[in-house]
Amino acid sequence: MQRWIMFGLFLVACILGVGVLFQNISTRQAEMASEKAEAGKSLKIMASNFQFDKPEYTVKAGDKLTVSFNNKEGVHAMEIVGLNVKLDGTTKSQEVTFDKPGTYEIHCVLPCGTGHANMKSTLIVQ
Ligand SMILES: [Cu+2]
Repeated sequence: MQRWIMFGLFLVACILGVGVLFQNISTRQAEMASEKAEAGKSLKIMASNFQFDKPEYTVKAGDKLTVSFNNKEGVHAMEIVGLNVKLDGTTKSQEVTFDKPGTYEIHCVLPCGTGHANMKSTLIVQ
């Protein structure tokens, strides 16, 4: 009798486990779908010690995007030279219309440590 109870409990635990697993998967899928939908409207820049997540970012001339900035590691701030875009841990996003094609330098504007001077990336407006 006790065995059946244990088996029953085990079965319930398994079902709950599988349920949670599938719920996580569907939540993740929904997140990914919304990230994809947003991808066209935003430019995400992530900073760590001592680099940006991409050596080069590309946008299309005429695009109006939300530029967002996040510190994944360390404390940094960024500027896109010539476009009047400055973001940091407090001001994390800014609407920008990229109307002039060209190559712009992105760099860290907060002395953040030994690699600070090399914290550079490029934005290409095509
Ligand atoms: Cu820095």
